[in-house]
Amino acid sequence: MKMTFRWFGENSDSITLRQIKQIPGMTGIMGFLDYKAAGEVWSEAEISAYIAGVKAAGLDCDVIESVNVHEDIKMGLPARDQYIENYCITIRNLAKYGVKVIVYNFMPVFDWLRTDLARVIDEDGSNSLYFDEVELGEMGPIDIVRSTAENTNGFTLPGWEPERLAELETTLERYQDISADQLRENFKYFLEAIIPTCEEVGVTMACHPDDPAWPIFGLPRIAHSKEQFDQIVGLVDSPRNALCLCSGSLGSNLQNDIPAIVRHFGQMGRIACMHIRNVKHLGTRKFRESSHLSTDGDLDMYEIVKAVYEACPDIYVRPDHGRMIWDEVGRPGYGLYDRALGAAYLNGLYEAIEKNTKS
Ligand code: DNO
Repeated sequence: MKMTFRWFGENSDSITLRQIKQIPGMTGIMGFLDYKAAGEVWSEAEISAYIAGVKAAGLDCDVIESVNVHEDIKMGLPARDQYIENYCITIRNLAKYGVKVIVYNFMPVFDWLRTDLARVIDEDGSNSLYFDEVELGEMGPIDIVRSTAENTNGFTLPGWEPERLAELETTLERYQDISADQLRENFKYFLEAIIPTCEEVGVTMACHPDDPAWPIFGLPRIAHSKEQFDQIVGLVDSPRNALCLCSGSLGSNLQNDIPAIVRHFGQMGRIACMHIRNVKHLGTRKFRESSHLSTDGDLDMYEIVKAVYEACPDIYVRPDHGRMIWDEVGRPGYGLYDRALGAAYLNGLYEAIEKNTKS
């Protein structure tokens, strides 16, 4: 299990690489060029500058996250071929600088979605990302975009790039005619076009689950259960077509048996990386992101890490969204302290499981 940390780049993160390097057991980062619009080529110059900085700090950059898929690809519009070509150039450019895994998602319009980015946790005064389907119903898509944009403490948020959301109304209308099956067909078209390039240059695509794990605003969503992931890995049967399982996203629906899902796809060799975090359910489709500790949420982190140890011990993982604690101000979900605690805890679980198994 290679422990990594998401980092948004020098000009865009409240956290420095030096701080990340000082977290015990940290081997690298999951990188991101947060200023790139979906569909744009990530140039060699940009990639090499970013990765050189990471390497100079003594960290690896084997995983790049959120090379976003243009909506025209998801909707199957004629311009998709050009965007796919751009995507392939980005894959090649990333491979030249040693990148082995690209995390992406195929969620229409929205990436992850919350109704509150800083809900206070009464028990200890910290705050965290929060979701309530009832609040969402009252808000509507335009409101949620506005409120998310207004509450980011001045930082960009992955999946909430302004240019992508600018045409929100038109895009939402277009999706009305796209069924889940059609979306899956478009997904297949995309994978069939890019996986040969991945095979050639040795890059694995890792699909991130829908978050929360159900369709929102009537938009089709096809990546939030074991059955759907079976369909996705079957769209193109190549080890380069893999998953980035996210325990917090899948855990928003407690029907998802995460250790079993990890074992299933891990044994198939189809998990490239994971985001591991906990969630606390407060009602139906109402939850907050808790600390990583098992007893603070509803997921059994020991069982999840044990499944990683048993089924896919070589994958990259990262702690995911942390709470804001110790008065830290930063990008919602992406502060330093709680994620660092999460990384140390996950490494501790792994060490205990490993030693226990070997003794
Ligand atoms: C949320 C992240 C996601 C993830 C993307 C990958 O915080 O886990 O934004 O990086 O879905 O494209």
